[in-house]
Amino acid sequence: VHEFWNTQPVPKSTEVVKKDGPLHPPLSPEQIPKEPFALPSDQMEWCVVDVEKEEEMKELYLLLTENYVEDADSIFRFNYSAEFLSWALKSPGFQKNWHVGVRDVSSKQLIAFISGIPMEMMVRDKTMTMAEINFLCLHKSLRGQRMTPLLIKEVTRRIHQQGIFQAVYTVGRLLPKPVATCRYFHRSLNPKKLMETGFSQKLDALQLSKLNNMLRLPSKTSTPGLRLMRKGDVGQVRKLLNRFLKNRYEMMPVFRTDAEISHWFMPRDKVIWTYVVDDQEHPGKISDFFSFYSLASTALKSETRLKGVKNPPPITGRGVSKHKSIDAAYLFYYGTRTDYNVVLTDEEKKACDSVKKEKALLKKKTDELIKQRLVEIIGDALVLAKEADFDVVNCVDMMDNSLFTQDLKFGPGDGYLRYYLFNYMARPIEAKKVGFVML
Ligand code: EN5
Repeated sequence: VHEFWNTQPVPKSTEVVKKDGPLHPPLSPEQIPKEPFALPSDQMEWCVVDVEKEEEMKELYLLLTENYVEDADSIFRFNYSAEFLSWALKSPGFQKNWHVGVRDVSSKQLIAFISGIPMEMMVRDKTMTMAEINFLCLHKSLRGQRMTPLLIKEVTRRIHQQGIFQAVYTVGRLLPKPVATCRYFHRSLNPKKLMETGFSQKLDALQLSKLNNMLRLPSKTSTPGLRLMRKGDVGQVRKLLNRFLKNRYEMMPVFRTDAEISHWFMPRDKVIWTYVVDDQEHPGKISDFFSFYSLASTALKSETRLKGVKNPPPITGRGVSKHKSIDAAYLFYYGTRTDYNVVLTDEEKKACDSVKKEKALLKKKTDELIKQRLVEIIGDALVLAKEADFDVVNCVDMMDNSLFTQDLKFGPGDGYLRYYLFNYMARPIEAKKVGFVML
């Protein structure tokens, strides 16, 4: 088991991590191979997928659309759009050659991919530059040939060449050894379509109409001063977000520049939505913000898709759907200043007989206020996502999401998201202490 992972700088599945730190020190240039790893066949060649070339992004889009991550029952497959991929891969400081592809030599078809982007990560009290690894994908016809270890080793080599020795990645499956495990939650906006695609349970007409009533949302948002983020908000959002993340979580990115905030948060059509709350009492001052991104999933058992397929896959209990895909909004980062001015009253202090109790009470008070605020602003995110015609809002139980998922009628999904660190051992982090969102 784990023939490959046993050779890599990650904790063993059985290991109990007690202290945080790297597994190996930085490598010297001589220790880093100069040449790419050999591919298993001369019919394959390494390439760089150029994110500046629309044509190449289209090829990557096609590879992922047909071969990327599916749910456990293969009813859906992620369908990242080409515009989304170019946003995800072109972040400030990106390295061209960390967008690693493999092509078929004769047809030039793109048959495999893995990407890294650089980022600053804080794990408890340590800040490190890491590579954020994503979009590992192998054409279905190439599975079972031990190609994945090669892709991982090759991108690792290129990252090492830049003097970076840590990485972070998320996977649905269990590998050695997660630093955190999160569960997916879903908030239905279009119950009928979700049911018809096999995303949610089958219901009869009466149950469906009851559910529709239960899930009804206001037609307008409720937070005064809520508006789309603008260029002029970038600096404030950066301060607010970094401070919020550092105050509340144990693993989070550090946004060093306004350029990064601008890249990740300025609204982009059909890709990323960011709303800020312009404080009514101090106009121009941003008190909160939230963001969500668009990621559709192809419905693999839709009628449209099965048409023209010679041997359609057997259709199980969930049935064939008339929809091609479901449009999901995923919660991205948010932040609030709600916690800034929380203090204990003299009376509350008197009721505590130790510093420890005071701290606990302060935390409880802060969490209550943050909960109220998040229910309000993420409630507005639901209204906006509905208005933008999304079918469902997804998130995992990371950050302070558990403070609002129940009230806002999210329910647990069947998927998990596990966080892994490469060459950095860290004591396990609770889901609610994870402050790093991956696309
Ligand atoms: C990239 N770095 O499993 C790696 N999705 O729950 C990413 N389930 O959509 C790794 N099987 O629960 C990603 N419906 C790993 C996740 C892969 C995709 C995945 C899950 C997450 C998912 C759906 C149904 C899928 C079909 C059955 C699900 C229940 C919805 C219901 C709606 C209303 C409230 C309760 C739940």
